[in-house]
Amino acid sequence: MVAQELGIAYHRNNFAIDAHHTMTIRTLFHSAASLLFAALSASFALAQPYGSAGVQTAVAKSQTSAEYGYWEYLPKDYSHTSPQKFGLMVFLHGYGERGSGEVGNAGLGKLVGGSWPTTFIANNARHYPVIVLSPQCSDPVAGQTIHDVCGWWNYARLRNFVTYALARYNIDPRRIYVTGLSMGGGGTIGLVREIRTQVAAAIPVCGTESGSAADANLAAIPLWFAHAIDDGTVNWSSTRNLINQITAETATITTGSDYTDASGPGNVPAGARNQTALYSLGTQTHAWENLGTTTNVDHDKRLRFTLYKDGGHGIWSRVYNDDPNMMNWLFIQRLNEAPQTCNLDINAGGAFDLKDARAALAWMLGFRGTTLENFAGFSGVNAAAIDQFLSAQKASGALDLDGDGEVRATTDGLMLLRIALGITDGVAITNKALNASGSRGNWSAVRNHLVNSCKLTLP
Ligand SMILES: [Ca+2]
Ligand SMILES: [Ca+2]
Repeated sequence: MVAQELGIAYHRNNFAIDAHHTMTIRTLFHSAASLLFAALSASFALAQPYGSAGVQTAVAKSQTSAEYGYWEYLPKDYSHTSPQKFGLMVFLHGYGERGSGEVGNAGLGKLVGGSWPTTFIANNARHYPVIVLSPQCSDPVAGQTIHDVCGWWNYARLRNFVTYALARYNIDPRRIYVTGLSMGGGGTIGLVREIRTQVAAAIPVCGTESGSAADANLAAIPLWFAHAIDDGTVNWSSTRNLINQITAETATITTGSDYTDASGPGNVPAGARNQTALYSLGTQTHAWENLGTTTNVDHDKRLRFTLYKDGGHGIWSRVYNDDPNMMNWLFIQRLNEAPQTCNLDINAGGAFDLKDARAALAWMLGFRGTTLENFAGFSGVNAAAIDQFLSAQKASGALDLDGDGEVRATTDGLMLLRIALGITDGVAITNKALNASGSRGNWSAVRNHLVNSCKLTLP
């Protein structure tokens, strides 16, 4: 019954279909061509994106190993192989956009009927710098009561979808973002709970999920909620309840400073404004700012809530547009970087020297066993120990001196050898031994890495 109401309300509040209709049809034709190409080339490639950089592409459910059909948007500068990795935004639609997951008007076409997520590519000014994947929840199946099969987001399946995405795209795992509206606003929180330690930040919009005491463990995650106080489809009390559970504020006030009562639309005073609350979790307090004036300066305000005084249920296109700081706030969030562990003193002798460099170079060349031991010339350090040590260093990123995503004897290894041989001139150290397109593509950057992370003493 609730779901039925959601569907009706969605259609009543639907927006901008006409303006986007021709574009949608063109997009679908383009997508069909892309899919054909993808199908032809799929057997020759490992996991690859389906579309091209700067383009949104329909990926049919029958076409992919993912559990959902989805729209794939790749940022303009996307590269599948570059050391530079890209953030991922998962967008979860509402009740009205459920479908077959296949290409066509009964499937992925429904997802671009509104302006979302088409606006990512329709408006150049708003090209997002992240990969945007928009899965499509299935239609309900008569007699089924399992989430997703019956037409609702299934949070475990969404977790699988993120795992799939991490394997297929060049994603920075520290920058996974989730957003969605209505049923997808609830789905956003559901997915955040599922992958709590993986999510960098999320924006749940007029979501259907309410809170429980367990949600206190979401306090470490930057979350920006939005809901309208006059939402007649999904009452804003679900969002208020969630925030109260997360903050555990003693005074659980979640109406704006312009509001005098928390009970709903009948109590919004004349002249009330749309406002955003910024929470200080440490002190269990929050302060309200008028919408659009929120600054990015205070990163510590991880929890935010924009309360619209009106707009009903269909506020999403406003939410994503009204406050230009919202997306800026989102995209600067990232999980704490793992501490960079770099140690080039393989034999724990107290310094990096020629034996360490020889061992590293031989290891990068693929030598193992007694050959590796002989190359290194350590006393009392066997090949297995050298291999284990250098494998860990490689995994931490320490051995990729030029930051090109590869550990190579001819570049990274050669630079280490030259340094160990006592060469101090940066030009000589890096000569033909450095990938200039790496993230540390010059001597200054390599030197900073060796001095600051690896604690080498260099001139
Ligand atoms: Ca050493
Ligand atoms: Ca390298």
